Amino acid sequence: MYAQLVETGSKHIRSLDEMAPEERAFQQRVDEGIKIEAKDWMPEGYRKTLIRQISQHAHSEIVGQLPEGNWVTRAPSLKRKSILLAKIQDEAGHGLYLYSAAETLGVSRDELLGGLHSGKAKYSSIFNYPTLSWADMGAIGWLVDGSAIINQVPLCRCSYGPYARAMVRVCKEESFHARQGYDIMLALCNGTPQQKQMAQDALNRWWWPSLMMFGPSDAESVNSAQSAAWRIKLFSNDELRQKMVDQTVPQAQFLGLTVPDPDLKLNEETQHYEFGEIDWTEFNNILKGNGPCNRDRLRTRVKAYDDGEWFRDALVAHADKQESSKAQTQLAA
Ligand code: FAQ
Repeated sequence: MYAQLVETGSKHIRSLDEMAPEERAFQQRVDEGIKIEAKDWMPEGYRKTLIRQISQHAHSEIVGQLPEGNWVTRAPSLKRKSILLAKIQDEAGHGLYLYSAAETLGVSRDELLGGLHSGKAKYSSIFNYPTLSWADMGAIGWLVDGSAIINQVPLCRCSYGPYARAMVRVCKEESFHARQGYDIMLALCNGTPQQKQMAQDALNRWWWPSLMMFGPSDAESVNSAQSAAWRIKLFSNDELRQKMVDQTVPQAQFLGLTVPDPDLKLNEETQHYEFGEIDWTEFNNILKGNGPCNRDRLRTRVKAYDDGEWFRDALVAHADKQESSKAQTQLAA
């Protein structure tokens, strides 16, 4: 699979013979499954690719808090509210592990956040859709966290040690998130006809955007070939998307819901579901910043950052004071 992914990429991936000795030694370590650590030599492209992917991932985690944050005050019971709050806090934690992993590559948190706030850095397309009903909390947990797990479990085995290790805990927490989402859907589907209709409506709106989360098709994916060669990507976008469909369709059937795709059918021979064409125009439009909530999400993040300035300043002032009193004690001793 991995070799196939490297070959299908449009970019030319250099063979070991074409590499300088340092790079060849690096690639051989990667090929042998040895983890690369922060202080190891690495090609500049590897460092840049990781900073790009890990920071996009971190931004997705913290922007991803916003659609769900919208429902904290309106959760239908104290129990649902506590679960939702815990989940949203977990996402903040994921952002922190990931920003820390990115920082090991020599980039500062301020630079990374600057990229997000200026609109230059990407975050996952999925978080630019509105959350219109409580059932959306179910659909996000089930479909969005479910997709995140499928994409992220292989990342626990990726070549960069700090990223791989951060993903282990993230994946454990994502499993709880997906489970709580499915539980919301189950409760709605076992409820009144109106509640079941809410669940169906949420599935209708979140299904296709969830498939888009995995990124462009393999033929269009510009980064896949090199990322596969560096073992940052262990599976292609299309392979992971197929895994999501195969896993999720039986779950929808168990709920008694209909997946909004008239072309969906099980291929008896391969035992994989065939599915309809994804609307890539919608996906590309979101990536350009023109989705239903892009502007609102950025505005909210920038405001949260600006509102927190006094607190960050106080922390720095406190740290400076502690440093200087420590220095004075050392001088006196
Ligand atoms: N949205 O060549 P590829 C979560 C961009 S976390 C926006 O295939 P690559 C948890 C891509 O960046 C969800 N942009 O790129 C949660 C590239 O642009 P660039 C986030 C996208 O990197 C749940 C261009 O398209 N997960 O959900 C998207 O090899 C609930 C070409 O694409 C991760 O970040 C997209 N969906 O593969 C939190 C996982 N797809 O940068 C709160 C780690 C592609 O060259 C609540 N990331 N693009 O300008 C990855 O596995 C990869 O980065 C991919 C993209 C698979 C996302």
